[in-house]
Amino acid sequence: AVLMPIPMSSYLEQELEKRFNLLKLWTVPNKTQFIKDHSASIRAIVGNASAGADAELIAALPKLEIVSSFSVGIDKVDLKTCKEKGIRVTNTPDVLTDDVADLAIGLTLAVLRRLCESDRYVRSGQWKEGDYKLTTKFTGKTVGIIGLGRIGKAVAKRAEAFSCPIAYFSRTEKPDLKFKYYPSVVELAANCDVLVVACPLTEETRHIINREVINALGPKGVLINVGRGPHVDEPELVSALVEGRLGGAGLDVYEKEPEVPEELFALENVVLLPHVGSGTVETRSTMADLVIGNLEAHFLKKPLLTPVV
Ligand code: 8YV
Repeated sequence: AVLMPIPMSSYLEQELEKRFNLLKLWTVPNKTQFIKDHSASIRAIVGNASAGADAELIAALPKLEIVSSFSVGIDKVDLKTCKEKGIRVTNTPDVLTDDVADLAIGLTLAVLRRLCESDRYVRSGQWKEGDYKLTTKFTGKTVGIIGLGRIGKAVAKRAEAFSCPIAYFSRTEKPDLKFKYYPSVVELAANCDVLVVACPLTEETRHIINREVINALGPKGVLINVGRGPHVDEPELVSALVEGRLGGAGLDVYEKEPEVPEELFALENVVLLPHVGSGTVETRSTMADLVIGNLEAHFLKKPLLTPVV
C-alpha cells in the first residue's frame, strides 16, 4: 500500500489509485490507529512540502521502502533515518524550476511596481479621485540570490533579461559563473536591491534571513522568499517591515503555514501568496507523473528517476 498523509493533487490521487492501494490518511478519524492497522502493508509514502516522513512515522512503518515526495524540497523527510534504514527518497526537481523562478520575478515586480495595491486601487473606484502614486523601477536593480542551484540559476537568467546585475551567496563559490559571489549573506544583502531566497531548507539555512541581514538589505531593499518559511526569522521580518527598516517583501512561504502574521495584512509594500511557486496545472501534473514514475521504477526494481537517497 501507498500512504498519503494529506491531500495534494486530485490528479495524483487518481493516478495512484489506478496503480496502488492508496491509503488517504486525512480521511480517517484515528490516524495513529489507522497507521498501526496498516503498518504491515505500507511500503511507500507520498509526501510533500507540508507533510513528509519524520522519524516517528518511519518508526511506525517497518515495511517502508520509499518516500516519493511531491516537491523538490525534502526538508519534511528525515533523510538521516531513511539513509540508516535503507529507505529510498525521491523528489521532483527540474520540472518546477521555471514556475518557481517565474514566481520570484512576478513577486519582485508585484512589490516594486505595487501591482496588487494598484489593482485594489482600481477596483475600489479610487482612480476617479486622482492619479496613482509612483512606484520603483525593477530593470537594472541588483538582484542577490541565496542558493544558486537549479531555481537560483533560473531566477538569475530571468533577472539578467531585466538588465539586473546578479550577485549570490552559496556554500561554495561557483567559478564557472560570471556573477559576483559574496561569502556571507550579510555582505550580499548590503550589496543588492532585491534579495531572493532560493536554497533548500537545512539546519545551516534555517533563519539565514535574520535581523542583521534584514538591516543590511535596508529600507530600500526587498526580500523575496520562494524557498521555505523557516529560512526567515519571521518576527524579525515583521518588525522590520512595520518599522520601515525594510523596503518591502514578496512572500510565497511562511514559518507556520497556513498561518501568516496578521501585522503584514495592513502593509502595502508586502505581497503575500499562499505557497504557489509550483502551482500551475502543467507543472503539478508533471510533478505527479514523476512521483508515480519513481514509485513504479522502485517496485519494478529499476533505477529511480530522481533519487535523493
Ligand atoms: C509544493 C514545494 O508546494 O516543491 C516544493 O518544494 O514547496 C512545492 O512544489 C508542494 O509540495 C505541493 O504540494
